[in-house]
Amino acid sequence: MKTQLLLGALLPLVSAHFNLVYPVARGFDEDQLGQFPCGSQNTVSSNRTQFPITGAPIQLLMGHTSAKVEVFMALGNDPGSNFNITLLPTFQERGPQNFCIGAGALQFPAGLNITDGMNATIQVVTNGDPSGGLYNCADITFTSTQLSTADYSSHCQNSTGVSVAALSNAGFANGTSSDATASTSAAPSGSTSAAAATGSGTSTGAASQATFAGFALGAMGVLAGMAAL
Ligand SMILES: [Cu+2]
Repeated sequence: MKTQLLLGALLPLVSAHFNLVYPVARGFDEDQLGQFPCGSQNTVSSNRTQFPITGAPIQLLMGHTSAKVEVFMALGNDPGSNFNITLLPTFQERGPQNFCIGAGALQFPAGLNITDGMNATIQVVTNGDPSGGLYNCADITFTSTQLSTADYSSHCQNSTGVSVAALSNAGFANGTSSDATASTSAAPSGSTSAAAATGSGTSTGAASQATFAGFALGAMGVLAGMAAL
């Protein structure tokens, strides 16, 4: 604990496990972040983020120097703990502070029939300190209005040195297994992201390498993909 206090004093901005910055989190209690679901934030927000159907980024503020990350979604106005849709299977993130999951990386399953005005909740899960899970949720309303390029950029920032990698046998981000190994570092180029950025793909299971290349620091690539819609 003394070590934590010392680090907290030196690095006050990165002492909070992780924050879900965009879409805006329901709330945040650092001491309760390990409680499923939603880090014990069980009251639906009265201030939902308008989330474009065509795609939007997820902006995180990472307090750890590396983390396994997984993204889920639950449909409905107050879905409780029913996070039965996997938007992004577990992957490895490295580097503290700003980390943006580009819109193109999110894998909306086919057949959801998402429409304007539909409500949902996104839950981002990371591994804990070091195991168990950490949970942050954001309540959203899907909208047919796209983000402008400027708005997208303002919600998709990556700090220097942040990178992602695929995991073999990734399991769940809140799992206790430690045998997952990084297999591929994503290239910083977003040049292969156009296909992944269409946002309506049907891929399930392990994230494809193309997907990883797509959201690795890929604001530029994702924007190219959005423009192609
Ligand atoms: Cu932590």
